[in-house]
Amino acid sequence: MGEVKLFRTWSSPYALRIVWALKLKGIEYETIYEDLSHKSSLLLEYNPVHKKVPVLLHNGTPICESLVILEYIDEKWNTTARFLPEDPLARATARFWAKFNDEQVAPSIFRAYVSQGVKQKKAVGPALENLDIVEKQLIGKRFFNGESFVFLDLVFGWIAKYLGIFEETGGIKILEEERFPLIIAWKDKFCDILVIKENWPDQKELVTKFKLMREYFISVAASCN
Ligand SMILES: N[C@@H](CCC(=O)N[C@@H](CS)C(=O)NCC(=O)O)C(=O)O
Repeated sequence: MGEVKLFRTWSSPYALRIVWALKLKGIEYETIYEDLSHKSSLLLEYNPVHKKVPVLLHNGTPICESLVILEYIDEKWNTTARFLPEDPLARATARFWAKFNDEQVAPSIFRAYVSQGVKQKKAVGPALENLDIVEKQLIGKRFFNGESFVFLDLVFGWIAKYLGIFEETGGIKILEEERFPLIIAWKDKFCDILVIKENWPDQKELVTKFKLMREYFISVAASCN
């Protein structure tokens, strides 16, 4: 197995994917918590391009970017249940939707979250339209791949907790029951999985953190006007 270290913050949804993956695979690892307002010299050394968490260090070699790390974990520790399907077409499709989440779903929701007033109303539209697309992916399925819980569930997993935090602290309703019944049903099943249930950050601390973060983003936007 070798030495595995995870550089993360307690609240990063990207890092949480890696925590879930390592636990699901039964990999022992050491956690190094970063303070992103004072990034450690090791984080800057291991992720000089993006300077972000998560970073996985395996036997001294860094792997960056959560989707890349997920695939690395899946390929390196391949004797337990695989996250990605074997079939190349199914793998390509899974990667497509992961990219869609990271490049469109998450950023559009975040934009809506950190805005207010008319700007927020405008920003909510595209965010919900992206979620409409996600909703369609769940038609006739329990999880993103069908019956079993895999790669895409880890990728979209942040939705299950962080959307609620955004709703509570951002003054917006995102997961409307009538519009997103399948995402809501998936979320409940996802949250029932033991490894997921046991590894969410503390709800109250998330609320406090995201409130402050939203206020910061709004004040920066106001100072740019
Ligand atoms: N695409 C990256 C995104 C990671 C990311 O945005 N991490 C945030 C924490 S949630 C970060 O480290 N931010 C530090 C910064 O932007 O300086 C991934 O999937 O790993």
